[in-house]
Amino acid sequence: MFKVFKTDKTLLITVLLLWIKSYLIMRLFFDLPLDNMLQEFILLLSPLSSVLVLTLITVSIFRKNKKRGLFIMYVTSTILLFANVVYYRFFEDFITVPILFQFKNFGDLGGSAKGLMEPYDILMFIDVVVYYYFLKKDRQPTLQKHNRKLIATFAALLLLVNVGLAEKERPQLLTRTFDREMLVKFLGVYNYHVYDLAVHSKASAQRTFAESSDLTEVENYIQRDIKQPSELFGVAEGKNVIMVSMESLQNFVINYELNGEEVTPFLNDLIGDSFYFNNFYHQTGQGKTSDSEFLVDNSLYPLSRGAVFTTNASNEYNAMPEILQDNGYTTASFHGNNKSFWNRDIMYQSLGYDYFFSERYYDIKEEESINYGLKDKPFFRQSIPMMQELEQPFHSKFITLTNHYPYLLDEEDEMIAPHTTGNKTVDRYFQTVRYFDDALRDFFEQLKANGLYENSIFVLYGDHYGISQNHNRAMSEVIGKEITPFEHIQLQKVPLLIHIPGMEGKTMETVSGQIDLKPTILHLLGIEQENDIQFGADLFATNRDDFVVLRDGSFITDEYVYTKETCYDKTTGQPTEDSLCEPAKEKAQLDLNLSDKVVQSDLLRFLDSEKNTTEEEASGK
Ligand code: GP9
Ligand code: MN
Repeated sequence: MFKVFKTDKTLLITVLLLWIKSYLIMRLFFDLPLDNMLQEFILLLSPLSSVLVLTLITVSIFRKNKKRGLFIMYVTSTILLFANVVYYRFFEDFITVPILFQFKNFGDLGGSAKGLMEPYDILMFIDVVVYYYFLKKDRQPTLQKHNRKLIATFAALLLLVNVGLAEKERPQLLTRTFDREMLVKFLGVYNYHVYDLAVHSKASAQRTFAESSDLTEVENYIQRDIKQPSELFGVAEGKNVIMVSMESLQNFVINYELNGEEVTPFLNDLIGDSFYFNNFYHQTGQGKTSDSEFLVDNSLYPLSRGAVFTTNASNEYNAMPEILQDNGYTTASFHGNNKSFWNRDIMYQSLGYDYFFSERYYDIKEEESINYGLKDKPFFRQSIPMMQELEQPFHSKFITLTNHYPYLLDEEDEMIAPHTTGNKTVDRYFQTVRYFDDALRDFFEQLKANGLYENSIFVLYGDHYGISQNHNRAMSEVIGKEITPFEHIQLQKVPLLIHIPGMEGKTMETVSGQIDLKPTILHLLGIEQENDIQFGADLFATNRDDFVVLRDGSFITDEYVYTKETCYDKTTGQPTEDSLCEPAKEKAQLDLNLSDKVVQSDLLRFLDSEKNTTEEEASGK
């Protein structure tokens, strides 16, 4: 083996450089928890087998000019690593195949993509220049056939050792696809991508081979858990529904005081006259805002990888807007950003939106735009005349934007001083939240002034977390507690307010999530649902279980929190016996698996044909 490399210095340098570089980037740029020396060793070993295979494949493809091939391979690997680093900084996650198809979204990120890059990132490219000059000087590598076999065998052996050690440290690593961090940590970033590609191809095949009988299993599961209609069934019959997706709004800001001032004074007041859910969680995955829209509209879970808005936009759905259309509603979404972000323009057609008022419908002056697009105040202001044009009753969704990472605000919009943790992101967050709260106040005032308020119900929810785990130190200062895995779950709570003009407010403790909104809203509007496949339950139902599953498999009940493979007692926040979480764990897994099956195999297309057959039978056709 070493002889092979001794005669082929170019190959040796290529493999060594890329191996060490990949290791260093994984070690220094990703926050991978390494519990012992063996895990350190696995991480060091993990890129080597794939680097060897990559090199082999390259010299086999580029037979004539191997040096050129090797350089292309080196640059491509560098770009892949760099893209993962930038993506990780914000999402704390690794790129998946479906995410790659959304790269146009990254272009749209503008300020925040730039904000995610650091000057020292240039270090990741310096070796490319060195490598280029080295290749220029060196002669073409040869690599005989029998040597290729030798390297291939060595790489295969290495991979076997790697997988063996990984399985020892983390059993069932490859069968559990929730946790990309473990995959990267134990298999290395390249093997992870190969694995991800395999999973993705399997998912595409899944749709092709699904049959209508696959839906029966899901239907039986859902039927076992049907909830009684709540006492509020039909209280808002025929009213307009105004939903506000509150960008990156976490529940900890509610009633939080900074220097003696409220951060969300308007929301705090509104809570007094609303049903306020203080144990409501976001359940989003990589698709962030779009995942929250998916949860709310379908009462299905988003996918564990990629954004379902992009990967499964052509599925058949039975979404809330479509159901509302069938019940005489006009449906519309308002958003001051470009229409193709998160593939909304395509996905909205599958969900049943009549109108999508995107960026092009707004007059966006430079001073009224920041970060992703139109600021929240002009956004609401300009939306009102368009909303007034809609035929009533309507269902309208407003997706706000200003309170988005990296939380930029023009000076004239600052209403409070930043926090003082010293972490700029966290400190500014309070200012953009305060601005959003004020925008919401204006919106309500305008609706009251033009008469739309009385005739509508309001559903305001946080779309997902805004402050990621990278900021745990500052966050522990904000909430005055160390951020343990248990506390991290508490931070996944987002506010939910259901405001029905004329009705008294109440704080609702029920443990719930975005998946519960579709059944809840349809109940309030008095719309019966037969035959629907949904995983959430009416928030007002008397026999509701306190239960919510997060997309990473964590779950919360009235007594326990389960996360990172540990069961916590909710009253103490301390780890407790695993067996106490066991029954709910089974339900959580089933929920996620069956919902994934519905989405990935596009099973609702069979529900539609079932519906059609029943209708045809009824009409005697
Ligand atoms: C983009 C906006 C923000 O249109 O919804 O998306 P996010 O990054 O929060 O998913
Ligand atoms: Mn968002």
